[in-house]
Amino acid sequence: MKHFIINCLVMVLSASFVCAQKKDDKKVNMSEMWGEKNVSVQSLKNGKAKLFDEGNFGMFIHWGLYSKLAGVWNDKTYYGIGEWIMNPRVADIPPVEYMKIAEDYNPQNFDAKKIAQLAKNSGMKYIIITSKHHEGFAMFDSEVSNFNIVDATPFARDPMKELSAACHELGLSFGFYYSHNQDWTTPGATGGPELDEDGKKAKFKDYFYNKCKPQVKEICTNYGAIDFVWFDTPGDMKKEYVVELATMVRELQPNAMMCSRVGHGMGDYSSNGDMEVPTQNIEGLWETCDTNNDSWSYAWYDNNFKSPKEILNRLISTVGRGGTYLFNVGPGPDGAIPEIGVKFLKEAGDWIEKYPQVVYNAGASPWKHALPWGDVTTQENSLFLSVFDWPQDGKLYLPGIDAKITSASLLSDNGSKKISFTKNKDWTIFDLPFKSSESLISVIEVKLETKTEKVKVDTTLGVYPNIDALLRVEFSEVQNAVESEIKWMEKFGEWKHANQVSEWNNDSKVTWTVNVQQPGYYYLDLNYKGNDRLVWKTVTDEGVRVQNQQAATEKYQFYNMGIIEFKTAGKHTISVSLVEGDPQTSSLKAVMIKPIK
Ligand code: JFZ
Repeated sequence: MKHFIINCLVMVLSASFVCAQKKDDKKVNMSEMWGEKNVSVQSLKNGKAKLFDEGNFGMFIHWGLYSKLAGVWNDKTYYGIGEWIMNPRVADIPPVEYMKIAEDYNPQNFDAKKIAQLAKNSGMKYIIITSKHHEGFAMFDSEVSNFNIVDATPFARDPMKELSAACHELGLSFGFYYSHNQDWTTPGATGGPELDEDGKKAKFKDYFYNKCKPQVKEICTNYGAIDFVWFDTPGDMKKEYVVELATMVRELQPNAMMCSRVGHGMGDYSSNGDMEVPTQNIEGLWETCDTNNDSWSYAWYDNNFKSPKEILNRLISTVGRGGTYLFNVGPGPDGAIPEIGVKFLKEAGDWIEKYPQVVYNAGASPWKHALPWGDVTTQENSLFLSVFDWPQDGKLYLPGIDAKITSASLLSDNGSKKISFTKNKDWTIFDLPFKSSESLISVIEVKLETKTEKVKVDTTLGVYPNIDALLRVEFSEVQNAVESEIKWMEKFGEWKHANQVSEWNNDSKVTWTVNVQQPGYYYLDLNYKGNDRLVWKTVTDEGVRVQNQQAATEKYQFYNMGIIEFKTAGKHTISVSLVEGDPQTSSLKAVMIKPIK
C-alpha cells in the first residue's frame, strides 16, 4: 500500500499515466504507515484520533487563486483538476504571471459561518482547508511570504481566522492542508523556479527553511488548537525534512492528526487519495478523500455533482470498509460554495440526522465488502443494513450469517416497524414492504444476541435470486496469470483504478467461490478489455460451461457471454479463462451474474 501510494505521488509529478502494482504489495502491514511505531492504534483511537475514528465524516475544501481562474487561462478552458492549472502539464502559466492573479482577487462572498454551518448541517465533524496548495499562495496571513491573501489581494482578510473561529463556535474540529513539497512559485521547492531572484540556483533547503517550515509554524500557532495538518504529495522529499516538519507539528499541536501524505511513514493515519471507496475492508486508521464533483477546486464547467444518495452511499460504504470519509467542496471565484453542492450536501445531512447510528461511531461490515443491494455498518449488537437498491419483490437476502437474530426493523424517523424474516440454510431473508418509505436509503436494523464484532460471518460472495451479483477479481483466486491494480487519469488528475488480471496463458484461470441462494439459470457477463475479439470460457464445479466470442476495446466493458446454470443451491466455484485472443492485451476485471426475469 505504502509503495503504491508513493508510486502514485511520484506519478503525479512525473508524466507517466499508469502504474501497476502486484497484489502482494497491497498486503503491507498498515501499521508501517502510521509512523508512530510505539503508539498503538487503540491508544490513538482513545486519544487524539477519537474524533477521526468516531466522526467518520469531514469536509475538505480546496480554495486558492486557482478558484478565481475556474479552469480558464487566456480564454481557454483546461479540463481536469482546477488547482493544477498553472502546472506545465496544464496551462503552463509562468509563476510571475500567475502571482499577478492575486492583485484583483476579491472573493467577497466568502462567509466562514455559512460554510461551517453547512458542514455541521451536512453531518460533518470537521473541516480541513487548503492553507497553501501547490501554487504556493498562502490563504492565511503570513509574515513569511507576501504572496498571501492578506498582503497580496484587495480582499485583505484572513479567511482562515474566520473559518477556524466559525468551526470552533459550532463545535466542529478544524485543520489545515499544506503542500510541503510542491510549491510552484517559490524557487527551490519541488516544481518551483530553479533560479532565485539573484539568478542563483535555488535549493530545496532554502525553500524549506525560508518558507515551508516557518509557514507551517504559523498555521500551527496562529489559529488556536487545530485537529489536522494534512500535508500532501511528499514525492521524493528527503526524510530529514519530513521528520523535522512532523516533529515541529507534534510539538506545537500535539493533538493534530497528520495523514500519511506527510511522507516517510510519519503520519498518524493512512490517506487514500483515489476518489474511490475501497472494495475490501482495511484495518487501522484511514480515510478516503473524495470530491463532490470531478475537480477538487472550482471549475466553471464542472457541475457533475454527486447526488445526495451517492454521497451517502460512498460515506456508508467507506464506514462499512472501516474508514473515514473526507468529502471535498470547492468555493467558486467569489468564495462561495456552488449552490448545487450545498443543496445536495444538506439533503445528505438531513438523512444522517435521521439515522446517525449508521455513521457515527459505527464499525465496519463483518462481510468485509459491499453487498449487491447496499452495505452494512455496525454498532454494539446491531447490524445496520443500508439498502441502496430497494428489492422489487419484497425480499432482502443476507448471506452467511450464523447468529441468533433477536429482531429486525425498518427504521424511520416516525417510529421503526418490525419486519419478519425467515432462514434458508445460511441465508436470512427479510420480508420488506414493496415500496420503500424512504426516498434516499432505507435502513434495517438487525439486532443480534451477541455483539456484532463477535459474530461469525461467511464472507463468500453470494449469487442472489433478485439482484445482480458483481464478482471482482480481487475476490478471486488467480492461477498462472497476474493480478494487479492499475490506475489511470480520465481527465487530468481524475484518478480511476481497477484490479485486473492480465498476462494470460493456456493454463491461466481465475476462480471465484460463490454461495448460490437459488439454483437455476442466470445471465453471465464478463467485464474485460483487450483487442479485436476474444473468446472466454467459464466453467462451474458442476461442469456447466459457457464459452463465447465477443468484441473487445481498450476500455473495460461488460459483454454478455450467455446463460450459466447452477443446478443446486450452496457453494460453487466458477472459473474463467481466455481461450482465444491476444493474451498480452486482454485483461479481466469482473464477472456479473444476473437473475433472469
Ligand atoms: C493531490 C493533489 O495534487 C491534488 O491537487 C489534490 O489536492 C489531492 C487531494 O491531492 O493529488 C493526489 C495525491 C495522491 C493521490 C492522488 C491524487 N494518490 O495517492 O492516489
